[in-house]
Amino acid sequence: MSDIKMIAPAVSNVPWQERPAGLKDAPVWRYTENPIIGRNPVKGVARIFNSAVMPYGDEFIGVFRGEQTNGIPYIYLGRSKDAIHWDFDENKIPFVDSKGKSFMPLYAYDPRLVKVEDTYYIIWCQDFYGAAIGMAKTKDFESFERVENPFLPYNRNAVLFPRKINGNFVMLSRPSDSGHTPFGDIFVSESPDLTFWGKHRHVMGRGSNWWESLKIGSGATPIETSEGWLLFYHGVSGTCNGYVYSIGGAILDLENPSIVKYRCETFLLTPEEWYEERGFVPNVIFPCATIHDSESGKIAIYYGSADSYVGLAFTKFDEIIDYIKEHSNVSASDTEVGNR
Ligand code: BMA
Repeated sequence: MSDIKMIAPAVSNVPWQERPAGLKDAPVWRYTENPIIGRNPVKGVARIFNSAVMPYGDEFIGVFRGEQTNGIPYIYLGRSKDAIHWDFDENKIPFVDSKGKSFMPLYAYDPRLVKVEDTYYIIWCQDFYGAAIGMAKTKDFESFERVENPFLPYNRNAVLFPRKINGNFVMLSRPSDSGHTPFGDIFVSESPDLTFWGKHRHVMGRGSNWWESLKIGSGATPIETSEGWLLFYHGVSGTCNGYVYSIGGAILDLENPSIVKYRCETFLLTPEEWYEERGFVPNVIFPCATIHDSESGKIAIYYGSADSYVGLAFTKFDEIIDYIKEHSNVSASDTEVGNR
């Protein structure tokens, strides 16, 4: 048992199933009722996947990637009492500019959700003359104001940390190209005001392990711990039959998250079940959020599967920290600071 602490609120109603009897070596296990969101979940939406959820009051709220029946992805709001059964709004989230005028992206996908101080931020991928990061803020999930697009194209998989670090907002992202990107490392950037971003640093690269040798991208909002930021991310391997997306884990330095302290050299979860291997894009598991309870150490990981469904998996805080540390292999480019 490690004495590392999770620095996060207690969430006593975190969804949970115990580790199945007989499952010995696996660090993460699936919810037996997966997928929790199936096809045609709401009028006009064929599939929901790659979505982010969090506690809200005594219940839960989420931003969901809904693939409309015209094939274009957009973000929908959902609410749940148990974080497993979800009610979705039929309308897309209505984004406005700072004057209250409608300001909708052409398309929007892979949303993440985080609360920093008293404000909730939604971060997603959208068109900005190519794939780029879009962002909005809300205090009440009734009105949603767009903020400046943080980065130049091309970029994806942006994840904002849940608190400022050394006085600045901090965001991970994955600069790349605009297509089905065949490369990509995770970088970190800072901003004093969410408008101007700089101090860009390389965090970690693809390539060191075969299962993540093609590209990697941030997944869930990092969880603060006394040992560093616990990050669940996706890693992609290119096979002769297409990309395979798995879930990986790393721990980043608390005060300087460009430094990787531990990086698990094995995947934590890889496509194995029918809803991960079969769907619109087979062999994809794509984490976008966790719900975690600092008191019990329970962590529920939400992931899109096969670009068709939402799956839920579980791990225990102590166990996952130990597992990542025991299987850690950190490369020189994971630890260098501003060398290039
Ligand atoms: C990536 C993103 C994800 C998607 C994945 C697999 O490039 O677009 O939204 O889940 O491809 O198709």
